[in-house]
Amino acid sequence: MLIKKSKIAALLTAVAVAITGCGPFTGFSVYDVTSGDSGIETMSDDALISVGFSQLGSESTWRSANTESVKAALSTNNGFFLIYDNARQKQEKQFKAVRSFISQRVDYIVICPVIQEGWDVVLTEARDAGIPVILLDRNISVNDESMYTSFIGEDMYAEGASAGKWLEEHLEKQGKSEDDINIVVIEGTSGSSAQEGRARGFGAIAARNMNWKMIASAKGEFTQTKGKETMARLLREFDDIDVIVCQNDDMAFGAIEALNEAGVKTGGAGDPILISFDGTRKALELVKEGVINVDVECNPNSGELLAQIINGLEAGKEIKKTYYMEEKVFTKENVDEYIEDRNY
Ligand code: GYE
Repeated sequence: MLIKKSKIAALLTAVAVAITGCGPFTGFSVYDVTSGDSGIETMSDDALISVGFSQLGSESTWRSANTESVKAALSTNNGFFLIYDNARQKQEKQFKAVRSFISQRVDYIVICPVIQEGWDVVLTEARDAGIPVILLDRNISVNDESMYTSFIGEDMYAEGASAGKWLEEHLEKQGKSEDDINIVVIEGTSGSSAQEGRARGFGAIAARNMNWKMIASAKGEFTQTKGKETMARLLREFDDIDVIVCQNDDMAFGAIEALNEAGVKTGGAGDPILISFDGTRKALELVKEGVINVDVECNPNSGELLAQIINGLEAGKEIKKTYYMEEKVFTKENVDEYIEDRNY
């Protein structure tokens, strides 16, 4: 599976044509390789593995870290030629990118799928073209699992359940296991495996605690702006919120802004409990300060594992269907150990 300069040149031209109609590369990072000034001219004639990467967007701190991790791991120095596309939350844009990767006969296609449903047709096209597809971060829902080679990501259900179990223990320690507990959830992108998995995981724990009342679940789209807007609305609607679950840190940052503006503190005794996901550095600092009670890690540093898996496939090694990233749960008790090493 060698890719030479001439193939890269053909690939670049054709990708530009496929994506923009006739080029130039407007709105599409065709050769987002890190070394060299203009990519192709400075590239050596070495064998490179070409990878088309459809990233779903740039909505969060987590997402930026994930993109950086992939770019660093799939660098030319590491033997890769990476074609990066940012779909800006649009599945249609992901389809378009995947189709262009197919028409350029890349060696591998990597997708962070924005939502779970709707992938069958485009993945059948990739399979028919004989191009292995690796799913990264979020999962999809397809009838036939042979549509993709491997999934490398996070166990969203386990993350949601970890948050629920932490709440269960916390309420128990406070002698509140029997009290009515009003819970609001600020949800990530509707229909994404991250939103759905975290909701199901947390919901499973909620279901065994008859005193937990899920009083609202509202859209926050994984962004700080939307998180703030949604929290402000929930504060207008309810004056008896005991627990706020934000399905990622950026929404939690927005929610904290809205809470501050309304003069509501979180995290302390008698305050609403704030639960978040991702484990960004800023969130860990807020855990340390006692503003966020618990932050369930979601590990974005999957680039290296992705590179290993592609290299494994190249070497004909057997690859597992699913790889989960290792993830922790951060509270005031353990957060000091981890803050310094955070790279996102
Ligand atoms: O939690 C959020 C992001 O899919 C796990 O997407 C990811 C989520 C992450 O934008 O911050």
